[in-house]
Amino acid sequence: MHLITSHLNTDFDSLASMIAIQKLYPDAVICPPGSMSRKVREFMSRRGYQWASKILKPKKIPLDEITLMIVVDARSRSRIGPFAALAGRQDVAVHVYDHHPATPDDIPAEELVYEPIGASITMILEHLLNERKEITPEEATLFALGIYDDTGALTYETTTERDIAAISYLRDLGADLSGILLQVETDMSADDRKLLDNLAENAREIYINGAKVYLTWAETEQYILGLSVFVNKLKEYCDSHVTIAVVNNGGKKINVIARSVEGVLNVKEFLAPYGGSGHYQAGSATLTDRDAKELLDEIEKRLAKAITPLMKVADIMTSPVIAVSPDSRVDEGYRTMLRFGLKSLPVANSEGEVVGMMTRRDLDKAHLHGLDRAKISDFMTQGVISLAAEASIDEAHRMMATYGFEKMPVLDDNGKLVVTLSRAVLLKAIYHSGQFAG
Ligand SMILES: [Mn+2]
Repeated sequence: MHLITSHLNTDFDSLASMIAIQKLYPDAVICPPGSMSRKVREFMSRRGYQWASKILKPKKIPLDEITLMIVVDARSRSRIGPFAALAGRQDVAVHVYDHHPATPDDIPAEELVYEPIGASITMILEHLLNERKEITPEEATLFALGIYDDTGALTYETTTERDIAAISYLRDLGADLSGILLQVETDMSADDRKLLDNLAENAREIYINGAKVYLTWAETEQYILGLSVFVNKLKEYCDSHVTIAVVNNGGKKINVIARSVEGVLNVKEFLAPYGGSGHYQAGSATLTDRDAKELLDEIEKRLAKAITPLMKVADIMTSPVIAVSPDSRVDEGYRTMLRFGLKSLPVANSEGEVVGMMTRRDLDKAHLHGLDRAKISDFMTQGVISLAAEASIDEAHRMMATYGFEKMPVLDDNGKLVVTLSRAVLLKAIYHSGQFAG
């Protein structure tokens, strides 16, 4: 089975890219890794009937049967939801078509088409035109929406001549450009985008009392209104328990904006010493004569007392560390699994760093080919999805549910394997704690 997917929170560029690339991979099914953004959902309910039946839910995809995964408009592990489990598997080929710059989190790909242009759909459209694939007026409209959305209607600095040329082609193909400006988010000015980029760049993600906390700061040249929009975007993107941004807004004021999921931080109380206002889950404060970075450090220290301790993965770890070396043989891995009744095993090097996962499926395949003496490293799934010991148990639960794992390796601050956490142990802990942040 061949799978076409993209990033979480499907936007117009990812939707258009998935629909378009299917013309190059006609046997592949389309499945976004999670839900669609609000604008895309609205569009689908009004004009998407012709594509609705083509777009599958991740539940419908038998991961074991995938042999080729085509990822468009994304390439980092953390952005493709449940399909991250396929990346690095040696029986799954990966093709990537993306316009985002490389990150250390990138999935390994046999084929990588990367172009630094305004929208992914632009380069996929160029391929379609080269191969003389047919494009209907409805498809052309959707593709144009993808370009408009990612380039702010061709106004962002990332826009290239190729994006502009693509719009012109699409109009010739019958794209209806009349109403599409209303459907895309063009409310972000260049200053707004710069601020959002700075906030993302300066961010640090830490665990405090088991809660995932996203802290960031920035300075703007001009005074920017409505900072809460940016913090909401960050919170949505990072999926954190607590998100706090400190912004030196145009050199005039220092704004603090804080968000929390229910039951983790009482935002109103936390911001009170700064003269802030708000309620339990959201609030803000305005100060003068403070250094944004210093203030953020102070906030970080105060959070340790203010965040309700969640039960951490470290609190419930009991089982001994079981792992195999990448240099050990397949039959050895088999014996270890058999002895401990495991379906998967972390593969750790001599420094204790986890380099991959070995599943019963991987082993069976090697065994089937008579490769019992082959090295584990040739058959393991490279890279690893893991938990931090400092993560809360509800986050552990969410990760296991997302990836459908029975067990996950738990790593310490230095990336060393401490333990393998099983779903059974986790569920028992959740049940007994009654502490579930959700
Ligand atoms: Mn894009």
